[in-house]
Amino acid sequence: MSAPWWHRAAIYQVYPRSFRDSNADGTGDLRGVIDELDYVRDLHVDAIWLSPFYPSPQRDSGYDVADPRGVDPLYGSIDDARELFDRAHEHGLRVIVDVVPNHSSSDREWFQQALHSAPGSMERARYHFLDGRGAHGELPPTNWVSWFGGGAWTRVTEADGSPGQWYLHQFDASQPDLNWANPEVVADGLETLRFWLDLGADGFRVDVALGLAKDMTYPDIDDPEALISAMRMDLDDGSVEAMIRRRRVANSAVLDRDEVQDIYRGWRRVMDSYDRDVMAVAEAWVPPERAARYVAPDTLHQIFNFDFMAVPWDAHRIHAVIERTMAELAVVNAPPTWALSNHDTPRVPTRLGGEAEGLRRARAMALVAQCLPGSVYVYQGEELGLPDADLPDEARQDPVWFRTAGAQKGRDGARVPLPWRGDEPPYGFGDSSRTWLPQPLGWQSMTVAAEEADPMSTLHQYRDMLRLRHELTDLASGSLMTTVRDGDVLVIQRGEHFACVVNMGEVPAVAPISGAILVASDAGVTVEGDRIALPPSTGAWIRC
Ligand code: TEU
Repeated sequence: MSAPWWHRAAIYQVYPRSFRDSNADGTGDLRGVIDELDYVRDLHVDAIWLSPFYPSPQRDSGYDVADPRGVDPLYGSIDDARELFDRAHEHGLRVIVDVVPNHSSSDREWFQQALHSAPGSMERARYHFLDGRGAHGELPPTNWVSWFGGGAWTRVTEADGSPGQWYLHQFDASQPDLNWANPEVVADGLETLRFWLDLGADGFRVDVALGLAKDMTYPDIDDPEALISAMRMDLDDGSVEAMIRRRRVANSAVLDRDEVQDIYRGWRRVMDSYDRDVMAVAEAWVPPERAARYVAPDTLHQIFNFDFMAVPWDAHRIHAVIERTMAELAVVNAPPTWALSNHDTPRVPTRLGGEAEGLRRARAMALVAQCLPGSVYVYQGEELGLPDADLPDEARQDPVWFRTAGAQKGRDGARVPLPWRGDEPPYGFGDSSRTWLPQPLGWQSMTVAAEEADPMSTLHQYRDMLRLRHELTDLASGSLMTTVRDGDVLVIQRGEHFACVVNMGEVPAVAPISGAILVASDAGVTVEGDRIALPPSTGAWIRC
């Protein structure tokens, strides 16, 4: 029996708001995705992951879900979703959808019912409602803080107008946490999985997969800010302090609790009851020794590898993360995952230094991510080498920006609508010049059309790599050996006849590998006899 598709897939993340706008309202939609399925297929990916398109007040760009089993009219209809699944399948693409189980929108009917019901009612028991501390309940029930800044509790006004109980929200106040110790919530979650699978989805990306279970004694925690900042990639400098901070996450009061796996065991039974290969990937940045729990044979299938996503441009550090990832998942025989960015992170060229140098590094780094065993995720626009957009503050929409009063800019810079063609905004994104986030001037050389016309473009490099992932048997099943040469040259060997070599140093390097270049990140990479010459911040795949 061959391995299921997700063991070795390239999965393209579509962020529907910013992919393609078919109805000129300035926001992308499902019809826009359907219209561009040829583009996705021609990238040679195996599947798409769709970020949320459910009914939502869009306070967190749809990660605030008012109805987990519907489609927001902003994005289309249930019929569009069904058509998208069907048409994607015709294109040879699987589709996984995002589920957001940790919280709902405060607009969800359940939460509105809770607000209008009494303390202690079954309506309130679907969330975490608690009395406050202090003589008059004026203090929050615990010292927990929101990932988006500020406290994690908001006080409500009771039906009689008096100040009332508090509810928990690990994110924005418009995203109340659901109570997964309540069987009704568990049953509703299973119904959501079945709903999308019955409509044709092939799996799920599980939002905040580490957060669903809480310590129901609601204890205060030591240094709540440190716990939350363990989840901030920009603060992970690889230092001992950062590692100690990460360890706090393990089985803590609100994150990565052992009980969360009981929920996923129930999900796994539902997924296994379908007669096709259904999968789920956990969004959970946990300390390495905890990762295997999420991908055991009776829990989920994959876990995102945030250590790899956060790793700086440093051959030794990258080498170490690859080795650790392989070791930690070997325990449960789960395939690893690799991603360089998503809708929550800075775009790769920006994270790796910005400007032309950042792009050179990003292209070389892509060679690394794409040649490793397991599955690789590509966030829309990464294949174009897009940087973060500089946005005027008045255009920002991320709740992180508002909740930190501007101290953190938030994630909008990585979420700007894609440039498809043309010389100026909206660059073929749609027919409205008023896109939900403004696109910058100067992206005309990074549109899909411009990069299609340029054989040296990032788009062509991605297409070549993703095609070769299918064609080369060494990439499919060859053994893995990673080494660092001369301080800065990362060499990844797969099987007998494949090597990826990247010069992460600041001076030209020569690698003693003899062979032919399959794909290079830069035209300056050349074969010189039985050696490969690599300018700084470049790399290549070699058939040896
Ligand atoms: O993200 C959870 C998460 O890891 C991020 O909030 C992260 O802490 C933040 O981006 C700072 O790096 C998921 C979704 O991916 C994100 O878009 C949502 O805002 C969040 O959950 C709430 O649903």
